[in-house]
Amino acid sequence: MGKAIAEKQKQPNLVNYDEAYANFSWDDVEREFSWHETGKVNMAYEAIDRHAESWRKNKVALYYSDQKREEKYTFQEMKCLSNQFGNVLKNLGVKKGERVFLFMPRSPEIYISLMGILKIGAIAGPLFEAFMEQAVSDRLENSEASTLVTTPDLLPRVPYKHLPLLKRIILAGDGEIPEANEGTTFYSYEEEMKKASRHLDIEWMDREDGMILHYTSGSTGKPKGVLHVHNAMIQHYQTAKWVMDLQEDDVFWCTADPGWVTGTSYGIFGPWLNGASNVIRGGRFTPEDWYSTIEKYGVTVWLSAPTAFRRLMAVGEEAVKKYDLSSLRHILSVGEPLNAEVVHWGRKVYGLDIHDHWWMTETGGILISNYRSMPIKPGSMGKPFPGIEVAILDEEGNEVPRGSMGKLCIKAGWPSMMRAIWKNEKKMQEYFAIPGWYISGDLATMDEDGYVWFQGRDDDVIMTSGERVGPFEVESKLVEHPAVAEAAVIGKPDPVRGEIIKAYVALRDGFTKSEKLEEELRQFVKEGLAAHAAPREIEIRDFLPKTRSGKIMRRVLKAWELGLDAGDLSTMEE
Ligand code: 6R9
Repeated sequence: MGKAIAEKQKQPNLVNYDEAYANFSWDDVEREFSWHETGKVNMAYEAIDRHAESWRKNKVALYYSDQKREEKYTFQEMKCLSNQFGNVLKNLGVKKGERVFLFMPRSPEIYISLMGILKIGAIAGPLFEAFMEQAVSDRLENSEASTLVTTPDLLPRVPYKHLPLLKRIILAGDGEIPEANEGTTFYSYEEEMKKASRHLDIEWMDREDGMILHYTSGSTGKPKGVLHVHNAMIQHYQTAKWVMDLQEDDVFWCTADPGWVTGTSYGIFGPWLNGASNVIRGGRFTPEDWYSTIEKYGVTVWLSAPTAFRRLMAVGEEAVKKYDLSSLRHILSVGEPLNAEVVHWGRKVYGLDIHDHWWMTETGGILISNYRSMPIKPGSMGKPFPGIEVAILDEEGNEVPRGSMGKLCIKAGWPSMMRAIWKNEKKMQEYFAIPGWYISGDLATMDEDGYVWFQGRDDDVIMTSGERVGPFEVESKLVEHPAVAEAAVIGKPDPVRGEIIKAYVALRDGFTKSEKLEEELRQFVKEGLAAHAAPREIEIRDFLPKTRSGKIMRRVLKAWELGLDAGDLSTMEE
């Protein structure tokens, strides 16, 4: 038997879902950590140092590559470098609890800095490198960040003169180090690292101490700062173990940027807590780069987003055949609904199921998932993670009958639940308006077998002629049509029907816009789904507005349609 096949037949970490769900306790997971008795903990210690002090010392923690660099770091090297960076911050006077932000392209320095920040007990705030001035300013201002790690190239987008609390800016990479200005002092990352010791006394934290602040955009108002604490590691560890199915010799690639929660919880913490090797690819990459990265590193477990899989699908099967992808044994998707069509395509071209799973910035870790040992139903997000209670509730907080659409809610109190919306207690309380439950803002159904099906955001649902339509069903149907690469569906106000369904469609290569095609798409939905779900209006566009994490921004399409202000656009891709 070839190595590749042996890999694929590996026994999953989660052997029997039903049994695990029935017997699960978070306390048992906690006992796997050395800190469960003292309660004193540090994420960076558990993710890095613990392995550096074990036989995993010389195991590769990080494989990094972009257009210019190609490097690898062992757990021991990551330990020393993050110690050094922790000392850089300490030497500059950064204290426990201060907010230290990262605004950089993907690079080894982000991961080193992040771990250094956590080691001294500061709170890390990762930002997408593509943010423009307003987005950077909003986040640094709201968090009252004292320190920023960035690059000379990105510095022009940091309005430090208007951020009186921002005392220090550390610049990584080539470029000029400016003179101190209006209360901000500038430092060179490289110079400070040279001066810093490789030995560091880690700051031992309470489990409930702040660790990371991820900003996320709502439909209205400024972005919100979602605070997670060190305790979240319990969930990161166990979900990465059972959902990603990480095992000792796995090479794991999460394509998400650390500016997005997926890029930290599962781009760094989850895999490293399990001692796995991470691949990070920097820069922009084409679909073919995607496959060549898998081939080059022998990636075994691959986590990406529906938008990426749809793009790869639009590029076609020929590209797949040019590369040796036989190392792959497990594929996962998150962030947006994964159309059943994409799962079928994945089976055909990769010979593997794409495993959808669900969670949010606010939940810190995975709550619903498809597991390797459980049959998947294409189009469903899967079943609740052991230890997680999911309910579909109505406005009053009563459970709706199986199969009916309602609010997707989670019994409050899982380990990685957010602990605060930074400086916004009112917003925090809105999530828990149904006593005992966290209200996700998503709508879903649960079927007789306990599988959860995503229907849309609460504010995206369409009411047309008295029928409630989830935009996702219509979008998924449209994507099944050979001409369609991506689709977004919104409700457009209509004097007679309340709302009508309007679809925005981006075509696959080789197809052109025509009235005939629009009519064909309308018929396709009518015949494949339901007459009332067929879009009355179809608009074909070159691109659909998306967030940097690949979510189609339906609210933006709706605002454009209505001629309204589209609200916070800081996370929108150019
Ligand atoms: C991890 C992440 C959260 C929102 C969430 C939902 C959507 C995430 C999904 C999904 C359908 C899935 N979402 N996973 N929708 N199927 N498997 O994405 O966090 O950026 O905060 O977004 O994303 O609407 O409420 P975040």
